[in-house]
Amino acid sequence: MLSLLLARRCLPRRLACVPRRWHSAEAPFEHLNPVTEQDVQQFASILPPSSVLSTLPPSSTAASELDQYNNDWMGKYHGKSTTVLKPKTTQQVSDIVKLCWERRVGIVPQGGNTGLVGGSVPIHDEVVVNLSNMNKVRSFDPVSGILVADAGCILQSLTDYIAPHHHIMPLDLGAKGSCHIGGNVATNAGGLRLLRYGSLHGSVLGIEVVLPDGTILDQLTSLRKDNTGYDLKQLFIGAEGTLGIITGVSILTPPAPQASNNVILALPHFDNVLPLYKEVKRQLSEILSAFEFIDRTAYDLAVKHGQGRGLTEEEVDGAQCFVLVETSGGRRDHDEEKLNDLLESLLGADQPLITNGVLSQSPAQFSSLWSLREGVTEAVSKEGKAYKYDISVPLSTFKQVVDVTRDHLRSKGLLHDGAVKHVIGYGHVGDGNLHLNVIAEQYTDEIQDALEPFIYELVASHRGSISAEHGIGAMKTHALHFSKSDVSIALMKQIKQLFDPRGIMNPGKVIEL
Ligand code: FAD
Ligand code: 2HG
Ligand code: ZN
Repeated sequence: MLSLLLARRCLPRRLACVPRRWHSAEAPFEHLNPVTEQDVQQFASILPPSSVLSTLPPSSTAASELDQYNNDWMGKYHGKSTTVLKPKTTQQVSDIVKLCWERRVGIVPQGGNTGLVGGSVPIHDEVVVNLSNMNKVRSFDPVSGILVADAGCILQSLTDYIAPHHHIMPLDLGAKGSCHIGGNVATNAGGLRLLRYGSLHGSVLGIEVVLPDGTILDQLTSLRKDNTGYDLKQLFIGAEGTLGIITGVSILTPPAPQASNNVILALPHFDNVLPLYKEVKRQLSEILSAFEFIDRTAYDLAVKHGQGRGLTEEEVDGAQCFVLVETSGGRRDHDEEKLNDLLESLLGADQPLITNGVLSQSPAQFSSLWSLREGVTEAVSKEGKAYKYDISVPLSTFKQVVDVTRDHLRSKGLLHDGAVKHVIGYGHVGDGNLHLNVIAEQYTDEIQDALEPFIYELVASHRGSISAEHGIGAMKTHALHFSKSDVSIALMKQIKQLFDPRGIMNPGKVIEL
């Protein structure tokens, strides 16, 4: 129900004026060449005219038509590409890439352009290879649940495709109506089902990739077990398009649960989240499928911006934060009974961990409760400009990290109308992943300088990760060392050098060469 509603709601793009720092530096990459008219002519000999969008002759695309490819979803990162290519086949991708390889032209692989770290748009004038025309399901085996699809298939459309066979995609995220399965694999997207189905490193069985010199690496196997040496596909999962362009994905889809329920729990203190998680796991055990956290401000913003129907004044009275619990199991009666027992025992305890709990009673309410959590990103973007820190830190420090950041901004005199409006925390408690969002009126150098490296140092002090699920992109390239050792970074550079010695594939992203 929830998925169907969101499927039709394509995410709007947010374009805005931004200050100096977020404009691309003037100097182009020294090791790369700009796209020329001759290049565009060559691209036009490989692709049909409708697949070549360029402001250079012989094409005549208006620059404004390229805006949606040059600007990211948040309106924070801006490229200056003159040329966007939209191939339909793997062979076409290979032919384009070969040309770029020979000419040393930079390429940015692009899926739904919903990434939150500036990885999906050019830094200068690299060619954008957008996969949206590669959108066919290649096969689905309803017995094994193995789906093989073009990389440009939208996540929601795959969900819809397999639904009649009673299967679901192993991942789900707020951007499902726009993001591509290829983009999901390239970012190793986490999302709302990771607690139950694990990461894409487990569920992706095979991929087809066009390497930076145009070679097609066909690893599109549909085998559950395959121990034949190095598992090369793992290198491309989470590589953010720096090692090649993913053109096909083979993925294991789980059977759809017979019944799903959810409940939103209001907590008087953040300190109750950990004991609550322990208790919820103990009582719900195998049917627990999500345990998601939103602090009070994130909840208020979701309600303010129409993401799901809020609870009543009475239900949220005294709540400092909320937890959304989802169950997915085999028998509705059994699951409902367990959830009701949980609620009763929580509310009836001598020292209750929650002040209230609201159980969904219909598919519409189920969706509405999910929207309160899933819709926070959308709400934040309506509220202002977001600095997003997607971190892994010990669960016990979630609140502290948010509070320390807010205090730090206050001490710098930046927490006031006209500068930073809110500092919020929400995320995937079950995965130890906190989304720390600082919402400001505008992106400014002053706020940026106050936040970095402050937050990265804070994360490192907890031995955390500076990117739990969104990736490094252009945003955190310079900060990789806060989470990776020198030895790891040196090996990553060697891998990049091995696959892409000319440095054409998504230059300036993930690692600095
Ligand atoms: P893009 O944004 O187009 O690209 C992302 C990166 O992958 C870029 O570096 C790009 O070069 C590369 N890439 C894209 N396609 C390919 C390809 N075919 N081959 C090689 N490289 C490629 N992320 C999460 O992890 N969890 C969430 O819960 C989540 N929720 C979100 C909610 C909202 C409302 C929004 C706007 C974003 C959310 N995201 C989330 C971030 C984003 O949706 C994911 O990172 C998603 O996987 C990106 O997919 P995409 O197709 O939009 O890729
Ligand atoms: C989520 O979990 C996404 O909702 C997006 O990963 C988080 O917008 C964000 O910071
Ligand atoms: Zn997330």
